[in-house]
Amino acid sequence: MIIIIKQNVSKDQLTVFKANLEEKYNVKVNTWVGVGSTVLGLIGDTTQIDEDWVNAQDVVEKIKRVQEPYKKANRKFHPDNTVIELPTGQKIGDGNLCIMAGPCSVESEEQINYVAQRVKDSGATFLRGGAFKPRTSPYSFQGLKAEGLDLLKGARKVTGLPIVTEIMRASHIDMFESVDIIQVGARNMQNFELLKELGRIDKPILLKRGLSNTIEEWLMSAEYIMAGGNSKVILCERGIRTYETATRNTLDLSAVPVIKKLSHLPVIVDPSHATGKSSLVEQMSLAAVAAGADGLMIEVHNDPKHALSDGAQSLTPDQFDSVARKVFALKKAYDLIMAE
Ligand SMILES: [Mn+2]
Repeated sequence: MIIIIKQNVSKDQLTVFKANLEEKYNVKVNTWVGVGSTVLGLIGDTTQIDEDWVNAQDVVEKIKRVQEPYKKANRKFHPDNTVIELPTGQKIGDGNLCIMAGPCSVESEEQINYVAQRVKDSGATFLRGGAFKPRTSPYSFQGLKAEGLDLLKGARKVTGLPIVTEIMRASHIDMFESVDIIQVGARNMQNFELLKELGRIDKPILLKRGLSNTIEEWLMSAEYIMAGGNSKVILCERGIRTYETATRNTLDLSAVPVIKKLSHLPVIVDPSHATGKSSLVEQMSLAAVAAGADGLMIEVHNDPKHALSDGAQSLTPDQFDSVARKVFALKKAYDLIMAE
């Protein structure tokens, strides 16, 4: 971190400020005095430094970070890719493609069991399904809640697929005890109290990118979970809000290689919510594989026309089967090309 000091600051003021910085944040402060300007260079762990506090000091003109404000999620401090392994053996981030598939909402036992079996037969490695649904309208279907969780567990028993489902509030953590991967949805990406609580448990967290959040903000949210001691974070790009209206969101595929460069965490792509249209899911799934994603999350419904949520973006099991075949074929080719 670099701090530029105001022009009329006395030597004594500067000495006091430097001593404060060194004491408060345990960093080493180097000073460069030029003609008409003084610059401080801070060396050490600057992730803990409160920029607001620094900016509020009388002697400070401005500050500039030269290192990312996140540490645990940063590849600089953890060069190897993180591989998240479930107690049941499935791995995420080990170079294989993980596919999480299932309906937007769990609607009934028949529905979830049927979809689970079909996506498993097509190669999916996880069953997704919403029990608690954050809907834009309070009048829309809000999910089957606790009953939905039970139905997901039932489908896991039948198929063996681990389950991924969204949590909406910290007080539900106990209820999610036997969920395999807990999802934090886009709307909760910056629910810091929820993130802190999830940092205290030992369970993989799928952290979706917020609708209007930068990659740095997203990684800072991952840092919230990791700072509490839970390093099992999987990032999920699900499209961001732009001026474009032809698709539900704009899929930011460049986020995948950007994350890979900045962080060691696995990153997957959700082409369903990103595009909002089932007809676009295949191509964007293939594009995500080519971008280097560790996995995909795809909405699949037994009867999309009558789905209680997100029918327009849901694939039928047959369509999903066709997409999965192409995705696995492309992944093979991708691995060969990248190994050259
Ligand atoms: Mn959905």
